This record gives sequence, C-alpha cells and structure tokens, in this order.
Amino acid sequence: MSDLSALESEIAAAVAQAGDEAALEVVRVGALGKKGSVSDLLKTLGSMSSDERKEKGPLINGLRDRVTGLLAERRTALKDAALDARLAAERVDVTLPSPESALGRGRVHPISQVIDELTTIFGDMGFAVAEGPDIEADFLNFTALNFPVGHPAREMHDTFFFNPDANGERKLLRTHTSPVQVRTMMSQKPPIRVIIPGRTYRCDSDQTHTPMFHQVEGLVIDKGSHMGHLKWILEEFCRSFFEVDNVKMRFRPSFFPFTEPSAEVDIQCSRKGGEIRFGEGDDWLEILGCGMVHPNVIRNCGLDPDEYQGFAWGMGIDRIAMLKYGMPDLRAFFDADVRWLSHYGFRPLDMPSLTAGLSV
Ligand code: 2U9
Repeated sequence: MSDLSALESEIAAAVAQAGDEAALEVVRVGALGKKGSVSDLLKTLGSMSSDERKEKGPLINGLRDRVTGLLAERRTALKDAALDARLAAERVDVTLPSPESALGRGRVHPISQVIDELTTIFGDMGFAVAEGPDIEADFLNFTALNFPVGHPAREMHDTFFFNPDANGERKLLRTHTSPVQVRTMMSQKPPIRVIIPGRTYRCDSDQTHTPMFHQVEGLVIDKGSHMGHLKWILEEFCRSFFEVDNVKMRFRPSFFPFTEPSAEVDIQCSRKGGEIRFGEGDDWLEILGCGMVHPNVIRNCGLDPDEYQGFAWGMGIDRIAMLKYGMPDLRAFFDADVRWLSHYGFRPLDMPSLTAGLSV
C-alpha cells in the first residue's frame, strides 16, 4: 500500500500548491473525476476477490475520504483568502469627499427650483398641483373666464393664435394657466384647492417680457371661502417663499374679468443700495393679482354660484425668481448659457423642504 501513500502525498502536495479555485478544481478532477487517479482505484474494487476487497476497500475509501477532506479544506482557505484580498483592494475611505459625478455637476434651473419651492409651500397647505395643455381652446382660455367675444381684454393678452381648423375653430397658446382651473372646476366636485404652475405665452418681447413665461395660479372653491382665507394664504406664502419672519402686504383694488372684487398685491420691501430686501423697509413691490372668482366664471364651469364661491390668484414665476435670487435680466433665463446656470443654478440633491430650508 506504499503506492497509496505515495499517491496521497502527491495529491496532498498538488492541493497545497493550488493557488486559486480553478487550479484546485483541476486537482480535484485529476483525483476524483470520472477518470481520476482515486476513482480508477475505486473501480478496481469490483474485480477483486472478497478477501482482497475486505483488505483494500477501507484503504482506498479512506484515501478518497481524506482527499475529499483536503480539497474542501483548501477550497475554504482559498475562498477566504480571495475575499480578504478583495476587501483589501476595494477598501473605501468613507471620510473622503465624494467624486463629482455627472449628477453632482448638473444644476437645477432657477425656474424649476422656484416651482419646487412653490409646490412645497402650497403642498404643505393642502393644495394639489394641476396641469393642462399649452395649446388651448378659445372657450377655456377666454370665454369661460368671462372675457366676452370682442372684449378688449382679449387684445390685451397679445395672443398667439393658430390658423382655424376645418370646423373654423381657432386654437391658441394659453395666455395664462387659468384654463387649467376651468378644466378642474368642470371635472371635479368642490372643495377644490389647486395650484397650477406652468408655461404661458404672449406675443411680447422686451427687457422685462419674453414670449414664453411662467405663471403659477391658485384656486380655492368651496361653500364658505372668502377674502380672509385668501389673505392668510398669500401672507403665509410670502413669508415662506421669501424666507422672512413677517412681511406686510398691501391689497389695492384692481380689475380682472374673471374675479370680482379683484386686487393687486404689493409686499413691503427696502431698496437700500440698489438691493431689494423683503420683510423690512417702507417701499412696496407688486408681486401678484387675486380676487373672488366671478359668479359668471363659476356658472360657466358648471357650478352653481349660489352654492359655491371661492378665490384665485396669479403671479409670474420668472418675476418672483428674479426678485428672490437677485437675477437682473429675464432674458438670461432662456439663453441656455451653462456659465449662468452654474452661477444661479441649484444643486440637484438639495431639494427644497420646509424643514431643511427652501433655498439652502
Ligand atoms: C379661474 C378663476 C380665476 C387667476 C388670477 C390674477 C388674478 C393675476 C397675473 C399676475 C401676474 C398674471 O403673470 S401675471 O401677468 N394674474 O393677476 N390671476 S386672479 O384667476 C382665476 C383663474 C381661473 C377659473
């Protein structure tokens, strides 16, 4: 049986020398595979006499068991060593600053940032966000909102009209987000509490106007909603948005076809050294328009004005973004200049929140 001892030593040496799991597998196949050296020995048992089998069987089976054990032990050792090497190679120093990924380098446009801020503030007050198409029907943009056909207020909106379709209907690019409120009132039962941020279009272009601009409008319709609620909502909004403890507001009577009474709202500011500051000073700055929804509009939207009433407001997002972040030129918003965006833009992972801050 010195042959068996020699074979065992040979296999044990090969097992010890195997540097990785693939090499160990070669050794296993050489010993225990179908045509392996130990398997060949096991096959000889069948042709042995019973006396010879009694003598050699335990020796050959013992060899097989020990070789199996050696292989398993070595496999575990190699696996552990491979894992240790990987852990050492892939060690991460969590105290190092993270590398600037494409996501980290990108910037959120101030308009998107302000829309996120608005939806955070009004969302906290229980408002839902509603959306609608940019291309609208004349009825939803004007007629339902109490702009009679031929009324000069339609001209004031400098509307972009499309050519009439086969039915003679002339679609337009919405001049305000108000048609979305009309759609909401026509499809939902009050109480309604929505804000609508979105793109709007008017044929106007100079230092303070662009043909496409952004508005946010709000609408509340219920049985007992009144101007007191409207004032509280707008005051809360201004305090939160301009991130000041208190801000005085001034409501001046105004006119819009869709609200009665209507008001334009100014907020208190100071303009020392050419810089505007909110929540202090003796100056005023106009920031929005508002009013009680006109009974004709409530009726046009399929609701009974004797049962429901409510209020609405509207403001220019581009304008309040310029005021809050001190951006002097509206046209730069739409230039797609990456240097402007890296200066005025916001980090994508700094999402505005009322607890962590809107514009940290
Ligand atoms: C419905 C009923 C009422 C929305 C309102 C204003 C006043 C307003 C301007 C502010 C600056 C537009 O961007 S701006 O030029 N908007 O002053 N908007 S009340 O009133 C509505 C809307 C929809 C059904």
